[in-house]
This record gives sequence, structure tokens and C-alpha cells, in this order.
Amino acid sequence: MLNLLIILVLVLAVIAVFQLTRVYEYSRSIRNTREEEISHADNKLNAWLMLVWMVAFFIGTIVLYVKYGNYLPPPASEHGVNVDNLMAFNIWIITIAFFLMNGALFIITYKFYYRKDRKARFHLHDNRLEMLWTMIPGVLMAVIIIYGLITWGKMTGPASADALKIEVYSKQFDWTARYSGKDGVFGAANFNMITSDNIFGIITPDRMKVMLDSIDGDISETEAYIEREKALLSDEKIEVLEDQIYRMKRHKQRLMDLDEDQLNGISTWTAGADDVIAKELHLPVGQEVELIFTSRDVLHSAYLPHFRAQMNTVPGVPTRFKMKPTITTEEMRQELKDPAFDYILLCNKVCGATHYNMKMKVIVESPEAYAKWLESQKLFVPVEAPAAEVPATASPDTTASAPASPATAMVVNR
Ligand SMILES: [Cu+2]
Repeated sequence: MLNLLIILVLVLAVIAVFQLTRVYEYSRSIRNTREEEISHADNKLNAWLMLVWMVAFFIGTIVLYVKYGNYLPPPASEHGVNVDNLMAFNIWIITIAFFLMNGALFIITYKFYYRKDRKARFHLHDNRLEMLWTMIPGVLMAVIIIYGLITWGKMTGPASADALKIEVYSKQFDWTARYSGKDGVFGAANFNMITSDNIFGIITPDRMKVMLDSIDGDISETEAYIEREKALLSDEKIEVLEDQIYRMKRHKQRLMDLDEDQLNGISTWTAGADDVIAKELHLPVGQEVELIFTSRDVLHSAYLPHFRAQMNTVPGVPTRFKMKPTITTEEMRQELKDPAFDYILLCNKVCGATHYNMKMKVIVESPEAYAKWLESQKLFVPVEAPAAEVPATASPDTTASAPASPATAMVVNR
């Protein structure tokens, strides 16, 4: 009903405007003036309205600045302060340019409205003017770019030797963190070793043995099946099974090709034993951390808004940045008066169906609390139960990267 009324009012308004225009046209023809002839009073009124509009426009802008200008919580990292300063610097330039340009636009429109007794002057060219409006934006651009590069370098420059290195692994649709453990060295990893309980594909001698044994078992099982059922199977079916065997052998060869020597010697195979895999990103406050980003499948983007940091994660190409968290989660909760507040790592690249939910909790805590947390975490190879006795690796992950998946997928399907 209300909608109908609104439509009715709109239709009547259009008709009213149309009728008013016609009245105006008739009155023109009675007064014997042409439609395009605008009186001095009209011009003057419009010139003044320009000024009125300028003032309203400027007041509106200032109100929006005051109301919404300060929408970010304080930066929680050392370089975050620089990022905010860079942003503020840019906003100042934009704001000053905005008021100057729009002020000039409206004031000139007001000042030079059409008057019969005034003639326009025509400037063909002025070198000084050209110089002025080329140099000023040019110099400003250069300052912004150089300032921006210096700020960017604070995040992407080389990390100091004692920085805590954490690997942040992305896949559709979650994040996983890896800490290098007491030895400070990440265990060697390869996508061929990825299983459901080894997201990073960390290589350890025990894991390697379990993986190779499992593939061997699958190969001989398939061979025995062909031998046993030969009479019943069609030629096509046998061909498919033989192809599966070929793929499993190729997968096994790829794993065996991961010679320890190729991966910086034996240490990288044993270094993974004390690695810690976590579903939360714990960071000690005041300590420089270097985050190394990897991706299993597609491009993702690690976005840490409170730390003013973002980096793409790229399959096959590790990316990185460094930062020093300066405010603990607890301090930020007090600052924001929000006891439920948590830092967050978000995916900021539309990467698939549940991209919107691809996030990880980030916890900044005192170095003591961090050490305690790390201590409480399970190691990749638990010390009390040697990995060789844990047959968990026998359930390969079907989402493994391309070359490995045909073989591993078959192991699951049979
Ligand atoms: Cu993503």
C-alpha cells in the first residue's frame, strides 16, 4: 500500500514538473523572450548558489573526516606506526589538494559568471604556469613514492639474525603455522610427502620409510589382485590397474629421488622432528619475527590488519616479511575495552568457495608465556613414541599437489 502511494507521488511529481516547464515556456512566448536567453538575475543567483554549495560541501567533508577519519585500532607492530604515518601524510596531501582545487573551482565559477559588459581574455600558453603545475605534482609524487619505498623496506628488508622464523602455510581454506623447534632449523619438506597428518610434507627418515613401505604394499597388493583375478578382468580393467601400478612406482621414485644430499645434508631430514605445527599463530611481544609464507594450491594473501601488514602467498615461491609486535593481545583488549578481542590473520585474496572463512587466530603474549606455550606443544615426531611405530602416515591426503595426487588418490580409492 505504502509502495503504491510512493509510486503515485512520484508519477504526480513528474507530471507537475512537466506542467511547470510548459507554463514557463508559455510565459516566455508571451514576454517574447527566447528560451536560451538567461537573465542577469538568473546568472547571479546561480553564481551565489555555487558558493553556498561549496560551503555545504566543505562542511560535509569535514564532518565525515571527524566522524569516520579515525577508524583503525592503534598499530600493534613497530613498522605499523610508520605505515600509519605514511597513510596520514598521503591523506594530508589529498585533503589540502581537495580544498584548494574545489575552492578554486567554485570561487572562479562564482567570480566569472556571465555579464554582458565583460569580455573573456584568451591565454594561449604560459611557460611559468606549465612549469608550476608539472613540477608541484611531480615533486609530490616523488616524495610519496620514496617515502613509501622506505616504509615498505622496514617490513620487507632483511630480518636480523636473531629474528624468530615462523612458516605460515596456506591452502584452501585454512592457515597453519610451523615453528622450527629448539634447533632453530625447519625440517626439509616436499609436497610429495604430504599426507593428512603431515600438512607441510615434512621429511623425516621414519616418515620416508613409512611412506615408501605403504606404496610398496599398495603396489604388491595391486599386482597380486591382477594375478588372482586375471581370468575375470577385462583387458581395459587390467590396463587401468597396470597404469595405477606405473604411477605408484613413479611416485615412489620421486620420493627416493629426494636424496638427503640434495637437501643440504642429513641435518634437514632430522631437523623436522622437533618442528611444531600449530593452528594458532603465537608471537612473543617485542621480538622481531620473520614470517615465511607458502601456499599449497592457489594464491592467497596473508592479511594482518592490526599489524598493518599483508603479503601474497604463492605456490612454489616462498614470500616473507618481518615485523615486531609491540602490543600483547591482553593489552589490546584493555585498550579497546573489548575482553573478547583477538588479533587475526585473514586471507585477503578471493581464493575459492569458503575464502571468507579462511582465518587464523593470532596471539601476542609475553616471551615467558610464548615459551611456555611452545613447550606445551606436541613435536612433529613425539619423543615418547617413535614415528616408525605410528602407522598414521598410511592415510595419504587426497588434496596433495598435482604430480603426487594421482598415485596417492588411488591408494585411498582402492
Ligand atoms: Cu585464501
